[in-house]
Amino acid sequence: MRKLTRVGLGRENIKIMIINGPNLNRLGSREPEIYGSITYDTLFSELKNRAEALAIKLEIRQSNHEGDLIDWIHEAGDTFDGILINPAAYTHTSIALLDAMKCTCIPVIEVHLSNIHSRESFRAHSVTAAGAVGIIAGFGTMSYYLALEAMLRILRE
Ligand code: CA2
Repeated sequence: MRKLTRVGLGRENIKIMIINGPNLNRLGSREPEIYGSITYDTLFSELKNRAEALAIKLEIRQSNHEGDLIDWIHEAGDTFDGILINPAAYTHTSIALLDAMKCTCIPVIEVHLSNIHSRESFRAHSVTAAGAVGIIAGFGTMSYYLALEAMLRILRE
């Protein structure tokens, strides 16, 4: 685990990996009443701009395959300071993802665009949440900005 912030180095050294799960690459193409109408590319290019203004390096990835998400959590543990993850539908099913999140030595924040507690009952339970330091859900695209801010505060402590 990189301990830059814990030994007092500046925020400009912070590297955060953002991992997005299945179908999130299709953002903006349907259900705008739930997920908004912004596209995946626009959301994450704007978030990247915000991070750059704060001198934080973001690595943004998306996959529709569970194993990719797990491999990236492992990889992030070696070279990144924190992970923001939206596991999408795997939130509700994946013990493998939960195990990977629990195993990594860097903080993980789970992010959701929608309020998973106000939707279908099968979305109300997050299998993966127990592997996160916390969850931010229901604020649309703002969820990612709030999660980024929360991660910076965690890393600064
Ligand atoms: O609210 C979230 O961020 C979710 O993780 C999104 C997942 C859903 O399965 C979770 O229950 C909650 C769905 C991702 C699919 O995203 C799309 C959104 C709009 C258009 C196409 C895909």
